[in-house]
Formats: sequence, C-alpha cells, structure tokens
Amino acid sequence: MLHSLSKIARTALAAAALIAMQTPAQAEPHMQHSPLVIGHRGASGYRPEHTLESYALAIEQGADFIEPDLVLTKDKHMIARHEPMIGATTDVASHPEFAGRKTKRMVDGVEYDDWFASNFTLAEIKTLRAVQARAGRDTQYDGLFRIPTLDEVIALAKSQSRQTGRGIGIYPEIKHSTYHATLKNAQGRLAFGGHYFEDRLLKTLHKAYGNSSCAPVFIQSFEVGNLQYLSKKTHIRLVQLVDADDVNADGSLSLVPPYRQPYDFVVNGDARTFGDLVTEQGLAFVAGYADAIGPWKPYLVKTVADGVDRDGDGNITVNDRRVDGSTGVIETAHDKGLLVHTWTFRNDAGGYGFADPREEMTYYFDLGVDGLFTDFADTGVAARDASVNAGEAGHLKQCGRRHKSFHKGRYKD
Ligand SMILES: [Ca+2]
Ligand SMILES: [Ca+2]
Repeated sequence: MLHSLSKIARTALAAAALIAMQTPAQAEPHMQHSPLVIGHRGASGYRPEHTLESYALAIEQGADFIEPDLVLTKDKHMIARHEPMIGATTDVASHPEFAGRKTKRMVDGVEYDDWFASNFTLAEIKTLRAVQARAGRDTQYDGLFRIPTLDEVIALAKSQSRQTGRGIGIYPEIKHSTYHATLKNAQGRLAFGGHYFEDRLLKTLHKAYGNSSCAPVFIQSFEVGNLQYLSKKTHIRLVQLVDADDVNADGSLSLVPPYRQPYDFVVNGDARTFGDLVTEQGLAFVAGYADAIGPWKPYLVKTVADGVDRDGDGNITVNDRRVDGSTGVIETAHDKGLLVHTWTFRNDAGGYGFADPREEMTYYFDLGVDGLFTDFADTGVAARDASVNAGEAGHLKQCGRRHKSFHKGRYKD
C-alpha cells in the first residue's frame, strides 16, 4: 500500500512536472494561425529604434513579436543595436569622454570609422541615449531612452504578455556572427571566440523560455553556418534571412557585396548568393536547418519600373512600379515546410508597387506570408485585419508535433 501510494505520488508528481513544462507553450496565445506582425526594431517608425520604449509601443499597437537585433559589448553582454557601430543610433558622438574610442574597423568587408559596441562595457553603454537614425522621423525622443540588454527585452515581453493577456514573442537577430567570432581585442586575442555569441544567446533563451519549438521565439540571421550550428543545439525556431543590394527595373534582384552572399559564405569560399537560397534547391537546403525563411520582400513579389505614374503625384518613384504578383518563392518555401516572414514595411519608404503601406502589407498577407516586419506595427495590424488570411487557421501549425512532422527538412526524423 505504501509502495502503491508512493507510486501514485510519483506519477502525480511526474504529471505535474509535465504540465509545468508544457504550460509556458500552452499559455502563449500568439500561437494562433493568423499571420504575424513583427515590430521591426520595435515601433521604430515612431521612437528611436531598439529601445524598451520603442518595443513597448509596438506591443501597445498590437505587434505579436518584437525584434531585438543583437551585438556584443566589451564585457560580453548582448545589447539591442542594429549594428556593431553605435554612432548613428546613439548620442555617443556628443560624449567627449568617448571621443578617443572612435576608430576604423572592417565589418563584413566594409571599413567603418565609428564607435564600436565591443569597445564599450555595458556600464558605459548605459550612459548613452538612443537617437532617431532615419531622416524624416520624429526626433523629439532623442537623448531620452537607454540601450537595453536582451535580458531587459525579455523581461518587457514577459511583463507585457501578462498585462495584455496576449503572448508577446521575441525575434532576436544575431548580427554579424563571423565578425563577432573573429574579432580581436587590443591584446590581439579573440574578443569572444567562435560560437560564443550563439552559445550565450541559447543559454539566455533556454533559461527564459525553455528549449522548445513552441517557445515564443524566432532566432534570425543573414549568415548560414551559425544557424546550422544552432539547429543542432536547440528546438527554438530558426529563420534564414535573405538579403539583396537593390531591385532592378525589371524586378530581378541586384546582388552586390556586401549584400550579395551570407558573409560566412564569403569567408568560406562558398559561391552561393542570397538569390541561390530562394531557388527550389536553395529552399530545400534551408529547410534542412531552419524553420522559416526571411527574404527581402522583392524576392516574393515581382514589381517592374515601367515609367507609369500610377499614383498620379507627378513623380515616378518605387511606389509606381507595376505589381506582377508572386515570384513563386512563398509557394515553394511552403512546399518545403518553411514559414515565410518578409521585410521591411515602412509607411515612409520603400513601398515597391504601392503608395499605401496598409494596402501593400495586406497584399503580402493575402499572398500567404506567415509574418512580416514593419516599423509601423499599427499599420501592420490594420493590414492584417484587412487580409483574407486574418484569423484563419493557417496551413502550418507554428509549433509542436504537427509542426515537426510537417517539416521535410529539419524535423524529418
Ligand atoms: Ca533585424
Ligand atoms: Ca508617382
């Protein structure tokens, strides 16, 4: 009897532990099948990018995910910045105590004369304030907001999830993996070393969310080798970003360095370009290690500059381009079991083929993208709500067993 009771108790404990393990995933209401609105650098159309205030506004506007880009400080903390260079997005230039830190350095084959995050401790970074980096946007918040760590972004997403009753996901990007892995300090030794960044990120994410494909997290990168490395170490969903330099008049992509290839391909002598990653063969390759592909939007929708002033404003701009429809990348990616998340949608720039940013985003949602990045989350939410795909059960369950069995690549076992 005692033995039997203790067995029951053990079973109950095991069941309770299982429920406890499953609870975080089950409690994430953002795992609906409606396509996702991802707050690009927060609500960066309205606030200085990559600040807690920018992320909080994106959440308030209805974003499902907030997007911290990550770089490393001298003392190996992950902070939210779009580049290792911090001159354009902070007030560092107005700090005389840091004037001597300005230096020239190569990042992915391009030389920059700037201040670099890895030459600053986190305590020093915290003395800086963010500024609006894009011309034409509101500068009234310049100098007010601090630079957040990833831990602070996670804490915000979790507290806002509780307050709003919506699960707010995070979408961290590992910036310049190869650069960070090979960066040397003043003593000539590796500042961080190979895969320090990836290992540190996983440690933080697994602690915060667990090692699960149902974690409200996507990890993204423009490089390939780091995602392949991560795919062997985590179930958290991975996103292969696909860049280009520009879009040609005929709608084809312009592939000019440093936007021609993933930088680890450049270093390793792999001749494949970003464009090669979205062919049928390329997408099958990506499906072997990633859950989603994140191509720049002209890879998904072909637009042609044919000289017609479609919006009738007297100027020929990218907004006037003729929209020729899907390139087929969305459909092929879905066939390979990949989600498709695309970027970047801005009310104030780059509306290839569209003068109205809401109409542009609705068009992509209607075509079947599973999510998109926008600087203007409020417009993104309105665009999704206007889409035929809003709130419908998607063709892909976004996590869990069905998700795994669906995959022809990464989860085919
Ligand atoms: Ca990013
Ligand atoms: Ca026009």
